[in-house]
Amino acid sequence: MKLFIYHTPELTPEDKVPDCAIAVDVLRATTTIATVLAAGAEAVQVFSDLDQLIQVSEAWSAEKRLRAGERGGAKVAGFDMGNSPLDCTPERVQGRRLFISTTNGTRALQRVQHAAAVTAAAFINRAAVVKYIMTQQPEVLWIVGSGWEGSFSLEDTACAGAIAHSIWQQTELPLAELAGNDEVMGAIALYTQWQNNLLELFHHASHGKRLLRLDCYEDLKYCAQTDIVDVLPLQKEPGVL
Ligand code: 3SL
Repeated sequence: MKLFIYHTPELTPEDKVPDCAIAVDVLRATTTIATVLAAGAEAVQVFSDLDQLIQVSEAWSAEKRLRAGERGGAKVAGFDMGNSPLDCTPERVQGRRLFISTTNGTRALQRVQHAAAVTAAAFINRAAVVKYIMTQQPEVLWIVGSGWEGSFSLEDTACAGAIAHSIWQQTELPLAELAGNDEVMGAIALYTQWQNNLLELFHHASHGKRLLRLDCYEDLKYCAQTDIVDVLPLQKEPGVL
């Protein structure tokens, strides 16, 4: 297995397709996706465009769909919810399809949607995703962070490092052989430095600060938990997990 980490969708190669790609948006899209599937949603369908989301979701009855729209951290007017994982209770989501568009996370998923296998990871479902990787043993694996509007984000790279660290521990491979690019070692170093204090790391992160300004401290606390949800959001068709 060769593992490559890309900090943002913009830094991800456009001329190659890996055997498996993991999209990461810890704050908060992939945390929300893992949570909503664990709470019994039928599926999650991602969109970069809000109008297209509205149009496609019209085919589902109001009882069978939930529309989630986030821009700049806030809920988009007219949508059922924003992007808080804490809104994804079983009572609300069971049996429904979540149609979601967020600023960066859904773009990361769309960027890798043509890989042979695609999944979504956050700290909360890290172990489930690593278990899948260890079973599948892809030859080439990408972990793609969402960042924020093209820029690096601490929390996504730390989560990429958490996944890489766990894979490394479970393979027999020396790190130099597993790592396909320098980002892998950098991400592992970031994760091991902060693994016992992820909530504090989020306080240093620019998007963490943005969410704190929007009164989302409880969201940060939830997103900072590791391996609490045993769910693998696997892409069934492009854009649908
Ligand atoms: O950028 C994104 O995709 C979002 O996850 C941002 S937010 O956490 O919902 O503000």
